[in-house]
Formats: sequence, C-alpha cells, structure tokens
Amino acid sequence: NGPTIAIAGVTGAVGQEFLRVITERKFPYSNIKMLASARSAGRQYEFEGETYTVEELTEDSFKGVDIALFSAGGSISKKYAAVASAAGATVVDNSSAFRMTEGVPLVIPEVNPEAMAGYRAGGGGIIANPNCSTIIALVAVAPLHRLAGVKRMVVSTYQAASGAGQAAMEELELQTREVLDGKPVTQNIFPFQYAFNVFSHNSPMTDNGYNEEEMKMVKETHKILGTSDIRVTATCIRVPVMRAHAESINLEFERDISEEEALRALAAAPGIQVADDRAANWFPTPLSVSHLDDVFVGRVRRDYSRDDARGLNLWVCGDQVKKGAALNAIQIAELLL
Ligand code: A2P
Ligand code: 11C
Repeated sequence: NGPTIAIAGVTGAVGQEFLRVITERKFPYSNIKMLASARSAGRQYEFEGETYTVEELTEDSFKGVDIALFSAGGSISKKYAAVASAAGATVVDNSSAFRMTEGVPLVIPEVNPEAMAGYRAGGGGIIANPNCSTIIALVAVAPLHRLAGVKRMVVSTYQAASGAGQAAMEELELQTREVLDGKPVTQNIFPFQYAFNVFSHNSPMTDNGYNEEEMKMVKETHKILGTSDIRVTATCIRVPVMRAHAESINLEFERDISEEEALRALAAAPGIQVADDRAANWFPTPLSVSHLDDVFVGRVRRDYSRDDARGLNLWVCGDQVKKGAALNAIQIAELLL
C-alpha cells in the first residue's frame, strides 16, 4: 500500500534510475504509471514482479496519481506539470522549468527540507529538483556554510555524459569505440568530439559570457541556501565520464574554519562520505562514486592563497543520475508521505 506514482520520461536515463531507487529504498507504492513519448508507447518493463506497459504522456495521464515524477525535459514539464498538479498529483520535477519560479520549493532533502513543508502526496503542487551540479555541490557546502558562513564560492565542474541524457552516454561509448578502431567519430548530441576530449558545457550561452548551467549554479544556490549574499561563480565543463560529476570548490567564509572542523562537520552531515586519504593520495573519483547514494568529499584543505583561515578547497564527486537526479527526487517523494 502506498501512493500511485507516475513517471514521466520512464524510458530515459533518469526515468530508469527512478525504478532502481524505488526498489533500493523500498519506496511504497500501490501502482506505477509509466509514461513517455508516443515513440515508446506499448514498450513493456518488468518491475518487481509485474509487467508494466509504457503509455503515451497526455493530459489525461494523471487521474488518480498521487506523486508524479517528471524527467522528460523542460518543455514537457512546462506542458504537463500544471495539468498533473490540477489533477491532484504532487509533482516532483527534475527539469529546470520551475526551479526559479516563486512559490515553487527547490529542495535538497539534506539541506532545506523545510522549504516543502505542507506539501503531501495527492495534494497537488510542484516541487523542483535542483540541477545535478548544484545538488552535488551544496550537499557538501551546506554543512560548512552552517559552520562558518560561506561568503563566496568558486566552483569548477567536471560533468559526466549522463547529465545530457541517455543518448549522450551512448555517444560517448560509440565515439570511444570509433576512435580506438581508427574510424571517424559519429556526432549527434554534442558540438565537439566527446571521446578523449573536454569542452565547455553544452547549455546555451547567456549575455554575460556564462552558460546556463553556470548561471543555474549561481541562482539555485541562492534560492536553496536562502540568501543571495553568497557570491558564486562557476565554470562548467563536460568530461568524458559516464555518470558521476566531479567538482572543485573554493570557499571563502565569514569566520575562521580549520581543516579539522570542516572534516568533522562533513563527516557528521547526512548524505556525505569523507574520502580524504592524503597519505595514500587517495580521493573520490567519478568511477568510485558511480551508483552510490552519497556525495563524496576529499582534498579538504586550507586555501593558502589567503593570509587568514577563512578559505578552504574541496573536491566533491557524486553520481549524477542518482543524487543528482533520481535519488534526490525520491527523497523528496519520501518527505511527501
Ligand atoms: P522517449 O524514450 O519515448 O523519447 P533522456 O533524458 O535520457 O534523454 O530521456 C528523456 C525522456 O523524456 C525519455 O523517457 C523520453 O521518452 C521522454 N520524452 C521525450 N519527449 C517526450 C514527449 N514528447 N512526451 C513524453 N515523454 C517524452
Ligand atoms: C548536465 N546538469 O550535467 C546538466 C543537465 O538543469 O537539469 C541538466 C540540466 C538541468 O549536463
């Protein structure tokens, strides 16, 4: 017994991860409606002993649905999230469509669960899941912010293929094979060769020279931490990694903070594992954190470009498909129950 769930975009990378996370966390449900485009209608999935048939997402898809998990892109969310909410479903939206909309909670359960107080399964409304790079950064930064007050954050990302969807993961695999076979590479998704390369994030450029992914990190950080006083600047880069993002983060604090204090706060915070073995030169990697729930933090060290003790550097890795998307959304859904 539990809510009726709809998954919009069930055939995608995040849609499929929703199913795995539901099983892993024993999320209760009484029924799951699997929704995707007309191209996928009729496709069948075996899930926890039942056979489900994918239906085309339409305006009529949400009758009787208590929780609607959306991961079919921003334009689909814009078209159907309000319809789902009006039908009584509480929407957890993975896209960027509503993140900055006033009144829409933007939630990382470990950081700001209070933002969604009053929302419940079957009560309607939309809750936004932040951008994966923002989630992975803030799970690590929030406990340090609580400790010493972050004044400024400089973040550089190393982002995996999965953030651009299933087709991007396939492009990385195919191009890698093609390069090794000495063949010309097939380019469908990205404007640059992806295999054996690194390039600026593919999101559209904005007027100020930052791309949309970088500006999302700025604006979402302000909304989630509840202050626009924190100065944030980001450089977002795509690297040929399958499904976990890495981020180098430099933080400036209001107050002094030692490495030991920071490590203690990180170790005590939910959703984080500290992996910081200097003696062995062993730190988190995208591969070592893939398929895991927690955000991993290492290389916690004083910023020696400063004369005071108010700067720290961190290296953070987290599974983009899980904590960056499906897991964070299911944790939000858990709070709805
Ligand atoms: P489909 O497989 O039928 O195209 P990803 O982010 O991994 O690329 O996945 C995108 C998801 O969004 C897929 O499940 C995809 O379904 C779904 N999707 C794309 N366009 C639509 C649409 N017009 N209506 C419903 N779902 C859509
Ligand atoms: C990436 N975070 O890794 C991006 C894509 O705002 O949800 C997801 C864009 C978003 O490419």
